[in-house]
Amino acid sequence: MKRAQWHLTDVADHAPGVTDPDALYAAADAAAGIDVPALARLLDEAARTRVETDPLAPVHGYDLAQAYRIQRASIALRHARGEQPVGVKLGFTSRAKMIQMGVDSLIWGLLTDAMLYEEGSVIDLADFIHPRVEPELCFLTSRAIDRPLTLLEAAGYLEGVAPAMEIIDSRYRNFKFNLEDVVADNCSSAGVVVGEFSADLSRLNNRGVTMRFNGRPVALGSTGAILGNPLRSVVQASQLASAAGLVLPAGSLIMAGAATAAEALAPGLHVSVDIGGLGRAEFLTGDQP
Ligand code: OOG
Ligand code: MG
Repeated sequence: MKRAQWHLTDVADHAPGVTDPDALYAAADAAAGIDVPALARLLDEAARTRVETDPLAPVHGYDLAQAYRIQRASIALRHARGEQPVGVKLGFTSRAKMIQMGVDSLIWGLLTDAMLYEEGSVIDLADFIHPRVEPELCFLTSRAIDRPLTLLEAAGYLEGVAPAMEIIDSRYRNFKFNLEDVVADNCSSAGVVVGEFSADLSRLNNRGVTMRFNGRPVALGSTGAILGNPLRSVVQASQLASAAGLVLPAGSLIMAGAATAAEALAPGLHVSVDIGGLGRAEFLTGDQP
């Protein structure tokens, strides 16, 4: 797979002399009693040690903007350990996912290279707490996205689209969370499996999606379930990145969000997703839980 030259570009980088916005937020969050770095460390630790934690928002009472700052701070810890940014993921872009998780707002998270699992490989479930898998599409960008795009413009910024699956693994007990908690937890991101990219971006609003466990269909749907047209995920990513002062460089991955509800993973499975006209992505789960 083509590797992204990804970097987070802060607004401050574009406007030298402007006070660092992170420093301003840090003071306000501290004044509000929200310790963003400590909450980020806690979630990062839960992910690294694969030990679930109780939901944090009900206790700490952080809002959505603070939740995104916790997410950014936890991703910064990954970057400090050498993980490379590779793109973004959208969440709750389909009704099926919103209903399954009881959350009804679109969210986004940041992906690093440590979350990329080789397509066709054996994935060790010991890497996760209580992993689930969901069928998605993955876009690869061909040009830097540095402003909000319209739906008509989106395809012009893409190199291709691939059948993909996301492994989600909430760090919260029993996979239960509210909107703020799932955002702080980088939207449950844990793994990404991407098939072969195709330049055919046509009819993305109406392609059949079948996810199978050992050949048995476990989730059936249509790419149209993703915002009516998964290209809208690219539009959303462009708007969210711009609002956050981030540039998505050429070669970034954009995970569009699941077309169906997620399914719990178990040992000894052959997991595949077929997307009409785009082909298949697959992986195996190891024998040990
Ligand atoms: C949150 C992540 C949602 C999607 O594709 O809708 C998501 C979760 O369900 O744990 O990744
Ligand atoms: Mg997903």
